[in-house]
Amino acid sequence: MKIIVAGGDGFCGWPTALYLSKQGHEVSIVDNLVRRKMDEELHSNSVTPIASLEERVAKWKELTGKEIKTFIGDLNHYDFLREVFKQTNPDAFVHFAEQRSAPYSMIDREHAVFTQSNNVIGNLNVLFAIKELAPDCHLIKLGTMGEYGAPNIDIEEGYIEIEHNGRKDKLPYPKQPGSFYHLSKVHDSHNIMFACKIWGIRATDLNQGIVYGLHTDETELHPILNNRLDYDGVFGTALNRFLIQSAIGHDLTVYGAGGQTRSFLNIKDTVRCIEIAANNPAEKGEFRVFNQFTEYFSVKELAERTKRVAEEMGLSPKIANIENPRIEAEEHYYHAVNTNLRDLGLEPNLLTDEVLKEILNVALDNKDRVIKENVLPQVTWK
Ligand code: NAD
Ligand code: USQ
Repeated sequence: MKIIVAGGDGFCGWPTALYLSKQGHEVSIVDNLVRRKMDEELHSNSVTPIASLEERVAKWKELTGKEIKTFIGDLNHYDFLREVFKQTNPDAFVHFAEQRSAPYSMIDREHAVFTQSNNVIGNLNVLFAIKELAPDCHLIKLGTMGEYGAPNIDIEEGYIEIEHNGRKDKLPYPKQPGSFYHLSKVHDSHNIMFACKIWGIRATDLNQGIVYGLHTDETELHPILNNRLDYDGVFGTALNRFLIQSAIGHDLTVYGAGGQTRSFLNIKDTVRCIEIAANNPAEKGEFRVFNQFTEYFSVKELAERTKRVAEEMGLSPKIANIENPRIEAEEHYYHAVNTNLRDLGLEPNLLTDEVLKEILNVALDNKDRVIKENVLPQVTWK
């Protein structure tokens, strides 16, 4: 299959591109490298040293003989995107290429506007390019579990059957996103659903939970293939942050009461979920939604597990319930369905102590790279 991985220089996209290439697909990466520029803007970095995209794909070719083409450019530039479609004629377009940090989108007006225009217009351009140049191409779009928020009822996969005043319908599940970033994903979902309806595009919206870990079998082949690992208060995500905080002797930063429950999955399952979606395309005109996670935990539970495992490794982290910089429920009901990917063959890599130790060891090996001033959150929702 000819597959474009947009955002293929990023945390989820890079291991996905390698994995799909290993499976024999013809992979092309599209990325404007904006995430690397954001590190410069925030005076931050990845805990693991990361090679340039050029070096990465050259090393992959040297080790495996497989070529990954790269197109450096912005999805917001439609002429560039058309050219990519013309040159690659994709069967599937895996779309990771968005600004993905909730705190980044809440810094100020400029960052909110950038996030929504980058994400919504980029995605709209992808829809138009599929319509114009590759109408059979399957759009595999990364959404987020955060589109649903934390309702006091079970979260279904994209749709819910509702009975109202004696009539029934299957409707899009209500959305209650918690940041301008999460809102951009909701806007994307609506645009994709509409494009499927009017143009007969086939699309899968993968509402992904929080991804932890960094290594896959492919990224571990050589240090040049290293994946990035974020820890700062803007791009670092809950579990990865706690593990890195343990490594540097920082208190584990549980925001508020810590009863915030979220869905999680290992990066090894992210790459597999994309393959499953690609191998089982949506029908023409179908807007399909899969909830892409394997387990859910409260933030407090994750901090406690991290603390216990870190102690077994001779470290002594403490849990600090710091003032929550976000506006969100700190204790709530949470139950979400995730059967679609399981039914198509996903065998989850669950969060074991071994997995926690592996990530902690990577953090310990690289702890001197952490810029400590970046660890505490500085962006607030107010
Ligand atoms: P990332 O920031 O590491 O990677 C995104 C990549 O997209 C970067 O390399 C960036 O340079 C590129 N990009 C951004 N805007 C672009 C544009 N306009 N044109 C071309 N390239 C562009 O993010 P990630 O963690 O790999 O996340 C990938 C996707 O998965 C995002 O859409 C995100 O919303 C979603 N997601 C991530 C997580 C997670 O925990 N990391 C969880 C759920 C969903
Ligand atoms: N949190 C802490 N301490 C921290 C960091 C976070 O308590 O040090 C809490 C937050 O307040 C929040 C929860 O942990 O309640 C998750 O925060 P996060 O930063 O780990 O994740 P989030 O902002 O939701 O965003 C991440 C990715 C995003 C993706 C989303 C999936 O950055 O791209 O869409 O996870 S989901 O959460 O399912 O929406």
